[in-house]
Amino acid sequence: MIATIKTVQEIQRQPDTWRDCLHLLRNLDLNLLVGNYHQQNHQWVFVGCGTSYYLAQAAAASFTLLTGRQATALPASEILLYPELSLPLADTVFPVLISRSGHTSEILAVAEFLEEKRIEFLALTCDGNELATMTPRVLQLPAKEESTVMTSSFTSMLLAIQFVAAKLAGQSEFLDALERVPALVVKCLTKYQGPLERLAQKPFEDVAVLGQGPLYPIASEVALKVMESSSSYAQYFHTLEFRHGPKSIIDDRALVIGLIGEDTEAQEVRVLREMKELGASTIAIANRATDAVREAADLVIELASPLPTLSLLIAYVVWGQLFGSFVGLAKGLNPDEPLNLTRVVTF
Ligand code: F1P
Repeated sequence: MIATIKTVQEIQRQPDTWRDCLHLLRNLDLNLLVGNYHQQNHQWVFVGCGTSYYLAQAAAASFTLLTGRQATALPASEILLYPELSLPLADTVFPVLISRSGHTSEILAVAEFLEEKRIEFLALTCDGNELATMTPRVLQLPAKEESTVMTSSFTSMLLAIQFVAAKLAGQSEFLDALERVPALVVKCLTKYQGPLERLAQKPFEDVAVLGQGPLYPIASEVALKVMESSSSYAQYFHTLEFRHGPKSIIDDRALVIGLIGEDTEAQEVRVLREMKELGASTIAIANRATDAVREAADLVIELASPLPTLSLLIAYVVWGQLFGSFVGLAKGLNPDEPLNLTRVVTF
């Protein structure tokens, strides 16, 4: 059954999809794409809906950390409903509109709004569609996806933003790191798919996904994948926030997935260990599985790479994508046909 699910196939094929994207990115004309907007006084604002909004958050965190310039993220609806609150209409703002389909009504409405205000923007997309016709600055990626839920499109578009930000900032070591992520994930897929699938057979009543910094939007996306692909309720929190109330949901029917950052491991792993002691099942996704990480988790997914955590965001999310589909299948659902969802949301 699993082998025939398109969503799972697209998740597994991601390393190849990333290689295709990297080929395109290496040959990009950045001048055409962002012109003068990479200069100091422009504030980049990443905008999307659903998965593309979490991607916007991960993109803003990546852009800020790589370039040293503060970028922000907004859901498209905030610009439409509260423009005066969300988007400074100065000519120093540079929006990046993110949409796999390029056809989502809210994103197209934001594009029209920006056109009216004569604010230039960059479109980041996979399918192109109307969005790609509304600006000359288009980054369209070879990440074709048939599934309803976004998987390889999310990781490919995040990879693209990280690549562009690193290129603008002259971070050549980071660019090299990105080139090494596909091979790393191929290796981990062989090792961890089986254990992850086995854990997904256990029925959990509550799922909480934890992460901090650039891993917080990845935790959000993992929770969304679990919800979309398995019609189960999943929540996401900043890791240390989980102790301030949400831990009340913990008992032996709960699962806590911790996305552990390398420099923040000591503080984050304590939270995971506490939840395990309170009865939860725990998964840790970490670059290095130290003894403390192993003690805190029932299943450890160790990326085991010398690369910086920020370059591994797309490698962290793969396990949540797979887990969502595995839970859906264990519940007798078909992740290719998620309940109540359509591939694109139009008004
Ligand atoms: C955004 C989105 C998806 C979601 C659903 C509906 O689409 O909200 O994140 O999974 O399928 O659309 P897009 O604007 O990136 O095409």
